[in-house]
Amino acid sequence: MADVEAALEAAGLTNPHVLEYVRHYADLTGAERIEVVSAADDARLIQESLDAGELQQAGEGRYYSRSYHKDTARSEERTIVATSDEKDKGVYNNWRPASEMKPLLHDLMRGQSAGKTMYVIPYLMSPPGNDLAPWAAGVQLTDTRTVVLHMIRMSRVGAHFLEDLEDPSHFVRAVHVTGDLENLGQGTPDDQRYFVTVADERTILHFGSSYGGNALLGKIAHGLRQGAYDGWASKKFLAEQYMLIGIKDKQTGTDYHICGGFPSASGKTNLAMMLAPDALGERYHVSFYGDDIAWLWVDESTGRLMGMNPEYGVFGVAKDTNEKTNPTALASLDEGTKTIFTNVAYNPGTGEVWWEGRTKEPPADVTGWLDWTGAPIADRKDEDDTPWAHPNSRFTTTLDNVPNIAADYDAAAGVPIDAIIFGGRTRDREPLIRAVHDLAEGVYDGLTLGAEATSAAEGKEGVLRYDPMSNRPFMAYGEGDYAQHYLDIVGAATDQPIFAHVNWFQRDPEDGHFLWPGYRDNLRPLLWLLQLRNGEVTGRQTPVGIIPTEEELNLEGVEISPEDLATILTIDTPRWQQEMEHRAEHLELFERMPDAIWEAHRRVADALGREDG
Ligand code: OXD
Ligand code: MN
Repeated sequence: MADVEAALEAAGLTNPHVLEYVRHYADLTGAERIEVVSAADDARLIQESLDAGELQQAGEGRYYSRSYHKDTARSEERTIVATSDEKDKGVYNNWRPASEMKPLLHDLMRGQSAGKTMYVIPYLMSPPGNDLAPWAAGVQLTDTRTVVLHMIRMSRVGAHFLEDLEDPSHFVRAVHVTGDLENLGQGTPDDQRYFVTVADERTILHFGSSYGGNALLGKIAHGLRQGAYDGWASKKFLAEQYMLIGIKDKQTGTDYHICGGFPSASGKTNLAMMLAPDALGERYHVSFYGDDIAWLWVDESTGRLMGMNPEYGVFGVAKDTNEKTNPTALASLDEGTKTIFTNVAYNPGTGEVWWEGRTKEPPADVTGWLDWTGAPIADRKDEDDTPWAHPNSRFTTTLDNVPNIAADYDAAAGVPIDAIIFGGRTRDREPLIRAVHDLAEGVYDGLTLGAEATSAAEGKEGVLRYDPMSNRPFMAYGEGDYAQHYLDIVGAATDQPIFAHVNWFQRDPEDGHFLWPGYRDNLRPLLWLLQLRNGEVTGRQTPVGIIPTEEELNLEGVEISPEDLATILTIDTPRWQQEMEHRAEHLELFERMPDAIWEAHRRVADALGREDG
């Protein structure tokens, strides 16, 4: 049996509640050894993983790993929020009683770490000293070394984060047991995997994966699901799947901050890491805070809505990351950054990595190249065009590797939020940007956020897959209660942020070309939004919000035809009227949706009706 007490004491982890928790799960899982880790152990653990073949060298100071081939993504249908109160059941959170799920998970985990090391990872999901730090401390237990290496990149890791808690028992207990990946029946009726957040006990029990959000429990399980539940239960904050950026106007010296939610494959990471277009670079600087999670709260002394990124790194999708879409991401993956790539294509001879969209064509000389499963590309039949990299292959790098990281990204205070934006990938109807001053209409807009269904099986053409606030997979309690909580938190700010809906993805109905160039030029509509909030422009009122006039948008250096510009700054009333019916059906799914949200819906619907005359 592992000597838990000696291991914790040697690491300076004396919090008795941590000891009790680790001892319980060491006993349950039968772990042979206990090892407490801190960020300072990274180099040693990397070497151990290299020696054990869990990692391979991908050039100097970069690493490559491969996950089990049936363990490559989050599994929403196996993910559950459990509590002791059925009122926490929502449409999306797969609610189950804690009394059912805890024994089930404990049975699955029992004895599964026999012969293995249990790594104890004390972590913090916030900048140290932040107002929300009391909800950000956790201790992850895991039996997989590469999970530790990812946690060191994605969160702040060290025993001291658990030693100076105001309430020493107030930390998230996050247990990760990998299980026998080859015998878990992934995706079959006998699927053994369960990813459970017991939210009212602040306990996370994940069994059956060693990949991504299933296994790095600080990120999604704590940073989003547990955080959302805690924010609601404490009435103090929101935990959202939002990117967070800063925009500095160098001429006036003003700093602005924008956060926002985008369903997956809607360009959130590219937006978060965007640079100013060349023509505007003299005047504006864009800085990066985070690409995936923001916690929002109101600072009681100033009354301002504040935001921070609880993460310490980026777990980015590799596919289509290149010099045009995201040069900043590429720079953050350079040699020497200690980046870990997972499931991309790899050349062990040269240490190179590649993924679809990295360059237009894959490397011409396929000598030595292996696809993400480890199969040599050279052995492929000519007609074999399966991707070299897995579509959900990832890079994991720390925030401070991103060249335009904000100077104050690690500051305790967080940053004041000027604007909250939402955007999905939509080929028609949604203009480039439409701004909403009214809080209830802003929240309503977030709740009806969607992106095009990605395949015919998932939905009808032109019908969105709704993804409220881009939080659909991370909803921790009822959606109606969530809407009310959002109204309460943001409503308490003395200086209200402006809301906006953006869309970079409108296409020409004839030839399908994108109407807006996107990428760095996306700064332009955001600058307009800040000017609108400042009262420097007025825009044009439409039933669904305020949109810029052509003159107001700074288009210096942009190539766009007058017809395309006109289309993306126009509201297609009949298409919107159609959409309103789908929105009503969507909102009707949820219990206890606040009247304010329904009133916002009716206001927009009535205004669209009047357009018809
Ligand atoms: C996600 C992620 O799954 O950020 O959304 O990894
Ligand atoms: Mn995400």
